[in-house]
Amino acid sequence: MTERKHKSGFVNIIGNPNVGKSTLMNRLVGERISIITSKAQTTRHRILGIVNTDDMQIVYSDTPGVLRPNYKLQETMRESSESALGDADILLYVTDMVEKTDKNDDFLQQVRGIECPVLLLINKIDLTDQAGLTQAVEAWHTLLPAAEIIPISALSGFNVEPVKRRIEALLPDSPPYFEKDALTDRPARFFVTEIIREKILLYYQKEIPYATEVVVEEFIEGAEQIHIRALIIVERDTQKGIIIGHGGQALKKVGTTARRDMERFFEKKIFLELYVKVEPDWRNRDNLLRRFGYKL
Ligand code: GDP
Ligand code: K
Ligand code: MG
Repeated sequence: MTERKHKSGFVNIIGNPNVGKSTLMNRLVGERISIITSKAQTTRHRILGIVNTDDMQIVYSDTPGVLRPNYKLQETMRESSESALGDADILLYVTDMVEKTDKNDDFLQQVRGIECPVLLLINKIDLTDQAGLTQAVEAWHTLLPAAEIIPISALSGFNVEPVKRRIEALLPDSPPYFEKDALTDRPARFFVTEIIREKILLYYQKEIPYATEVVVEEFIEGAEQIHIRALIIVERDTQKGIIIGHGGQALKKVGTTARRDMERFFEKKIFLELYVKVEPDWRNRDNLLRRFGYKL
């Protein structure tokens, strides 16, 4: 009997905000692990999505986009993007047809210094034509000469299969890092807060989504249904009023749509209670950031 080799490794997805990192992660994992909206800073934490086969375990990680920190929350977001450079076996550097190619920032400089293989994925090629794509490939080849370039559309799935096959070929021999039935390193409660945050990003304007955090106070799982009590934290009374909306309509919409997504995610009936609470300046308070799960 021949012993089969096992391959395993960390595949880290990095890049600027809104290029489609979370959309790609969900495609690669085949599950809706990361929330996606058209707003920058949708992803606040590093999230793992794990794909298992008999002889392979691929540990993808989605990161917040790289950004220049304005407040403490953004500092921790930037650090989680930078830490993703350090522990990768394979790096997926995602860009898109919207991003400028005439820049040369610190982050790009850091990516150039990386030892592991880098796949440079030019996303959203559905938004361009052949000439535009050729130009982008040339520009990116100059910026990151060592990277292998693959044009994709994460939204439609175009060329995602070849990316998977490239990853599988590059994956090092290693025993698995996680249990072979694991899908993610995050607990169920995390997905509750993420689903609610996605609705807030979708339904509210301007600074509201960025001034908001969600905390799960109760998560009681029964045989048929899960009872969830969650708090939406904002910084000011005026924001609380906006979240609740006229006659409670806005909050109701968040609750209804979030509950529907949770029922799909957990495959159980969900009973969801939502409350709104003011915590002045939470984005700069260490104790609150820690309580909300950020590593300081
Ligand atoms: P992230 O901030 O890098 O994680 O980006 P998201 O995955 O949240 O996506 C940002 C926006 O780009 C969302 O509105 C996506 O629907 C959109 N998007 C992602 N991939 C594609 C694509 O291949 N084509 C187009 N046209 N839009 C995309
Ligand atoms: K986004
Ligand atoms: Mg994201």
